[in-house]
Amino acid sequence: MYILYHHPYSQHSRRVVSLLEEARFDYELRSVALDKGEHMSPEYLSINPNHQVPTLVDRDVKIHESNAILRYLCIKHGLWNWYPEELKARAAVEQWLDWNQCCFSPTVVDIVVNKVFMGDKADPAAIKRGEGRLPELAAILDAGLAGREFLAGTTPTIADLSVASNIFHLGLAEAMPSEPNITDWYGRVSGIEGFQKSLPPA
Ligand SMILES: N[C@@H](CCC(=O)N[C@@H](CS)C(=O)NCC(=O)O)C(=O)O
Repeated sequence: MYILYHHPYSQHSRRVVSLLEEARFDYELRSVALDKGEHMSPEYLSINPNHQVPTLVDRDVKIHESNAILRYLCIKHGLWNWYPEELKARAAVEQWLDWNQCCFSPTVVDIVVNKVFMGDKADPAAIKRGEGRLPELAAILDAGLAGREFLAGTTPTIADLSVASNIFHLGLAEAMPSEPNITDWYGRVSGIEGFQKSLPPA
């Protein structure tokens, strides 16, 4: 059985939960209380020295970085519907996974962490930076979705689970992009049972 260290309001954790659910794997969720500093404890730092969730433990294998966990599960179990082998589709999946981490995520964090979770410690400059950058990123995602149902073609992949976890997160700050292709696509991803099951309590 897999063990996933997570937090219900962690978008990085939720994308992994989505895949574990969709693949119907046995897993145990261990919640790390980020709000109480549990991620900084020596116990958790020995599991993930970056003091972040998620971390997946698979017997003697311990992996952090959410997208790396998604790839690991797909390769280990041959989940080629979620991680296509065909080169063009695979390239699209890799592109959007990396775009999500490198380009999109910092903006989502700037906006959501500061507007929703930081209370009086919120950084207004970060919110301004995030809100300033979001329209450009939303336009890129919207254009990437033009004429396609999912990011890499006609069926959902781990790229969709990963990017959509950030779109949901923006919704917590009432900042979900309203571009038409994003709205339609997000509606389709929201229909995926595993994605639904990954969402935090309302
Ligand atoms: N690149 C990492 C980012 C993980 C991440 O930022 N996790 C946040 C929660 S969403 C966290 O644990 N933050 C606590 C900290 O950075 O100390 C991944 O994709 O797994």
